[in-house]
Amino acid sequence: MNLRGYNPTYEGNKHQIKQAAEEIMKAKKAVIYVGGGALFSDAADEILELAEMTQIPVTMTLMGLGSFPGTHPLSMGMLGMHGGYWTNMAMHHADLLIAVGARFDDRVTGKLSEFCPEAKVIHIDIDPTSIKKNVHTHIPIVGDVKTVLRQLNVVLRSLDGNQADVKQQRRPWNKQIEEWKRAHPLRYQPEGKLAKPQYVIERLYEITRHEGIIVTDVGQHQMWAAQYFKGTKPRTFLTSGGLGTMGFGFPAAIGAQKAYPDKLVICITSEGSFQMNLQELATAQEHKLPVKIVLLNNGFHGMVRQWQDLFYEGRYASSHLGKIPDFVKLAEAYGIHGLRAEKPSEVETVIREGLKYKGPALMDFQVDPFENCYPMIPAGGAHHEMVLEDPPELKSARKGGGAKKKTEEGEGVLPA
Ligand SMILES: Cc1cc2nc3c(=O)[nH]c(=O)nc-3n(C[C@H](O)[C@H](O)[C@H](O)COP(=O)(O)OP(=O)(O)OC[C@H]3O[C@@H](n4cnc5c(N)ncnc54)[C@H](O)[C@@H]3O)c2cc1C
Ligand SMILES: Cc1ncc(C[n+]2csc(CCOP(=O)(O)OP(=O)(O)O)c2C)c(N)n1
Ligand SMILES: [Mg+2]
Repeated sequence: MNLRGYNPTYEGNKHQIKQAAEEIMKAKKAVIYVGGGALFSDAADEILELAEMTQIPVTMTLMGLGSFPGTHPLSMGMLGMHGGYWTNMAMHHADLLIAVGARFDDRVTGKLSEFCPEAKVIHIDIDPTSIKKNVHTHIPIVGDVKTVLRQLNVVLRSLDGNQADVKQQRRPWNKQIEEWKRAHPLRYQPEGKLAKPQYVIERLYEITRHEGIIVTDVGQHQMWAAQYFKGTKPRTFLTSGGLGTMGFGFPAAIGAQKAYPDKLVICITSEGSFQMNLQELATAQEHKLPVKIVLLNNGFHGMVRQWQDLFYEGRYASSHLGKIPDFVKLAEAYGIHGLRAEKPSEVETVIREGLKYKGPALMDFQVDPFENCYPMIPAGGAHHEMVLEDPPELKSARKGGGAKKKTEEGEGVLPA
């Protein structure tokens, strides 16, 4: 790229890189925290080399997913507000944080005063204004991720004599993370009459064998996709992070399909986001783009409903969508194949049929409307203050099949 007035620094300062290497060799409880900058920089190979050489576990932001294989034993998946319990615990107890093209967003840091309280911070970022913006940095390195990591890996390799010792000293840390993971893995209660949204994504993940370009909209389904679909390749998870624009998913999926006509492109969405741009069904049909739409239909702006349930005494302001369209009929009206799963036993058949279909297909999954996304760090909370399941009062309100709720129309019982 050549823009007049834009002259970023690509190479990192050698002295700071040497300092970083020394801290990495010393640390016993280090974490590599990778963000979207690593994808822009095409630095997946360098991150893999760094992690494997040093045996340091890797976590990714929502925007960084795919920069390190989600199936790798050193992958801790996503961190932050809806990150794994083990990942956020690792952040809280780390003695060294290596931030790689990540900007310490508030959904990642939670309460700043308690963010990584024991850690020294190395921050690699091409934008100097990003460094020390939110979090104190001990070793700032301005530069391009790929270039800087190449430099860093060379220095680390030159310290090869000590590698065996370093790996040995990291074993207890990796074991501790495994224990946290065993104690609180990602989990959800088994199906009731309706499928759980997490179950649909898990089945999709298994059936596609982790392949495909996943595009999401914004909301609970986005977070479940980030948690359960462990992508293995860079640039195969497209999502709207910072601004979180509902309606992003389907047009972005159309763009990805146009760019990669032979790849499987799946848009994971929900009825709120999908209705913001569903007229693009005409574009998919017109251009014969075989995009697959996995619509987790919970009848709610689920993420908003979750906050209203957890923090606003169940006041459902504008989150219950009421009468929503019949998405199968709607798809058919545009000449697109529509399928529906009304119960858990139909989920797998619908996924297989939808994926096998040659053209665009919309799969409407009727899912539990009251499922909440956990773990969750409540806004302003610290990493170790995660909520792992519905609080008891919410569970008891749900017993009996419906939740007594204050809606805009007054108190009422919404169907479960
Ligand atoms: C409903 C919802 C829930 C969310 N929950 C979470 C959550 O639980 N966890 C989470 O992680 N996010 C979550 N997010 C996303 C969050 O809001 C941020 O978008 C995200 O955390 C930012 O990721 P990032 O730090 O990788 O930043 P990006 O926005 O990807 O920024 C990239 C950084 O890399 C730098 N950079 C760019 N190119 C280069 C290069 N070549 N070399 C070096 N540096 C470079 C940039 O200067 C910038 O600092 C959520 C969003 C929504 C909508
Ligand atoms: C354009 C836009 N408007 C409002 C919001 C605020 N918002 C974030 S998530 C969400 C609900 C999303 O609902 P849905 O698409 O049905 O997803 P679900 O949470 O049910 O999976 C809303 C309204 C937003 N992110 N973007
Ligand atoms: Mg919804």
